[in-house]
Amino acid sequence: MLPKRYLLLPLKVFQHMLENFSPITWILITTFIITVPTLILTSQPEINIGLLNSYQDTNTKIDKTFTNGCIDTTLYLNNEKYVKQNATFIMLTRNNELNEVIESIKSIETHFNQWFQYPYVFLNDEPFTDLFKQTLQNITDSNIFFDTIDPIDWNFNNEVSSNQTIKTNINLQGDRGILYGDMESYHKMCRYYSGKFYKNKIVQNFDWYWRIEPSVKFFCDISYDPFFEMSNFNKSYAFTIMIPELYSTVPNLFRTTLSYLKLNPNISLGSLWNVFTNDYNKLDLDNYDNKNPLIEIDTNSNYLNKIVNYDEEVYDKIYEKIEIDSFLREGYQYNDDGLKKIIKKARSKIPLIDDKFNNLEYNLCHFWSNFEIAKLSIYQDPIYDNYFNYLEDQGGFWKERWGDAPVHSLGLSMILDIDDVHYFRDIGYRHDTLQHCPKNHPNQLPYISNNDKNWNERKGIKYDNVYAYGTGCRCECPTKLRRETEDNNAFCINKWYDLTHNPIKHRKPQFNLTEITNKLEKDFQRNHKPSNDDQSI
Ligand SMILES: Nc1nc2c(ncn2[C@@H]2O[C@H](COP(=O)(O)OP(=O)(O)OP(=O)(O)O)[C@@H](O)[C@H]2O)c(=O)[nH]1
Ligand SMILES: *[C@@H]1O[C@H](CO)[C@@H](O)[C@H](O)[C@H]1NC(C)=O
Ligand SMILES: *[C@@H]1O[C@H](CO)[C@@H](O)[C@H](O)[C@H]1NC(C)=O
Ligand SMILES: *[C@@H]1O[C@H](CO)[C@@H](O)[C@H](O)[C@H]1NC(C)=O
Ligand SMILES: *[C@@H]1O[C@H](CO)[C@@H](O)[C@H](O)[C@H]1NC(C)=O
Ligand SMILES: *[C@@H]1O[C@H](CO)[C@@H](O)[C@H](O)[C@H]1NC(C)=O
Ligand SMILES: *[C@@H]1O[C@H](CO)[C@@H](O)[C@H](O)[C@H]1NC(C)=O
Repeated sequence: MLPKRYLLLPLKVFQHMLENFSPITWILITTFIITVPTLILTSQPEINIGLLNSYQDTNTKIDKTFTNGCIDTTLYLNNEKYVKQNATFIMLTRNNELNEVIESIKSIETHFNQWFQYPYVFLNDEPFTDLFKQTLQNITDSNIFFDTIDPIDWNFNNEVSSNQTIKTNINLQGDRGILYGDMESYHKMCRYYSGKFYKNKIVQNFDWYWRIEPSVKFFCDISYDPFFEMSNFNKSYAFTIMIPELYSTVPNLFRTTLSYLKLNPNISLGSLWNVFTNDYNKLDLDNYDNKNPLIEIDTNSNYLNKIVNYDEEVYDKIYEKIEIDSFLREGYQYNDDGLKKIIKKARSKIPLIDDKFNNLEYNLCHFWSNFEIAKLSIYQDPIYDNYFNYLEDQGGFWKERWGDAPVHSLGLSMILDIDDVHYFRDIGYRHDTLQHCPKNHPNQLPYISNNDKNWNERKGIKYDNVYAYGTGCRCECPTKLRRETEDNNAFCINKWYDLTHNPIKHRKPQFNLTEITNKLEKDFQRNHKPSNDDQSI
């Protein structure tokens, strides 16, 4: 039991309030007591203008979900316009991951492939065992191809460096605690997916691929053919999760990417580039080439662009330049502070932004590449393929731990526009610690199995409620453990949302240097020189 004096404490506090609080304080307290619970009780899911969240409509002219909720798959398949695509699933995996592979195949079969029967290509750096092959063939009616990767494609290029150098570098990354940094096999996997998988001889028999991995899970039914719709809508790459990369795995990737662009000034960047980079060119210079921002312009105004990083600095820095120029021209006559400003400028360094090169910075965002649906031809484009070769020559796949996800995203952003890319918002997907799972659309239809061998997978399935801006078909989203990527640390997907709503081909600096200089020049005259009126006195 609490001593009696503690029980009396609330009464004492109340008595004190009655005696000491002014009427205004009482009004404020009452308002607070009434409004806060009302707000909590009546609040809708929060909608931030300019920020995406999972209750919102994201469709735009540039990119929208292909269907509204479920469609009748049988009618869809029988429609004379429907054409099955030259497409396959791809999975790189190991014999000892068989159980995890089965999980993934059962999930994709029951939610999609039982109706569409696309084949699978399994890739491994070692031969697959008979057990592995037979077990998988038992759970799907689709064709399965198994291939052992040629060691020449899997291993690092020996000419680049001796084995020992590679090992030392990889061990060092382990010592520095970089995620998977000390796993040579992980480095090779990233390199293979960055620049080799699309050259595999079996993979080359197809136009399209859908990448899956062991232990992935799909939460909704995909009642239409994503390959066919992508082809209909002229899309060449698609994602379902977009997140930032760990900086420590790619410290020199962007610098190397820019060197590649400098060596290839004829590349005209796609608008997808804007999704992955921050541009610190704030001032519109007449000779700023926004198609390839890597052409150096070594003028005074370009110097200004280097020292101005944020909008709020623009006017200050231009004014400072006017003050200094005036002092250099006319000395102390009108400008007592001129010398101070010059000294300040001489002593100041170009402000450092961690990863800013050529006034550009990689924002670390990437399409999470363990899920991808894309056309193989985009990688066969010489701009992408040469990019991979250049990265390989720089050794970044073992000196650092460049992931295939940032490499795909940066490389493809040189050739693709935002409208070439599709966000499969209606595909619920989980890998490892991250998941995206949509709300169900009001259009739902009953599940009709097509000889679903994996019907056990669906036991006890209970479809979620529908929402006005839902996109999913028969989704059952797990609510525990993992949170929705659209609602958590959604910096990257928000960038996507912004740019699909306000499309731009090539970014243009917002501030017109000539105009602002003219205006500030006048302010400076007013502040420092006697006006005509003064002179007439
Ligand atoms: N055959 C083979 N497959 C590999 C090897 N290393 C990785 N993989 C496969 O490549 C895929 C990705 O590797 P994981 O180690 O699972 O990486 P992850 O957990 O997806 O990595 P994050 O998504 O970056 O967290 C999986 O399908 C693995 O089976 C390897 O040495 N040999
Ligand atoms: C494949 O399925 C058949 C029939 O269900 C079964 O007898 C066989 O053991 C299975 N094989 C493997 C490798 O799972
Ligand atoms: C290491 O070097 C040896 C000898 O040159 C070569 O046989 C082997 O394949 C190399 N290993 C790797 C991983 O490159
Ligand atoms: C599928 O695409 C590949 C690669 O473009 C091509 O070589 C092959 O002939 C195509 N197959 C069919 C059936 O169209
Ligand atoms: C796709 O491209 C073709 C050929 O350029 C064009 O005729 C068609 O209208 C485009 N479709 C869409 C949905 O943009
Ligand atoms: C750009 O120029 C480089 C070097 O001159 C050349 O190898 C490459 O093929 C050109 N690329 C394009 C897209 O024109
Ligand atoms: C900047 O403003 C000046 C003066 O108004 C104008 O002549 C010039 O075209 C503008 N520059 C750009 C790039 O818009």
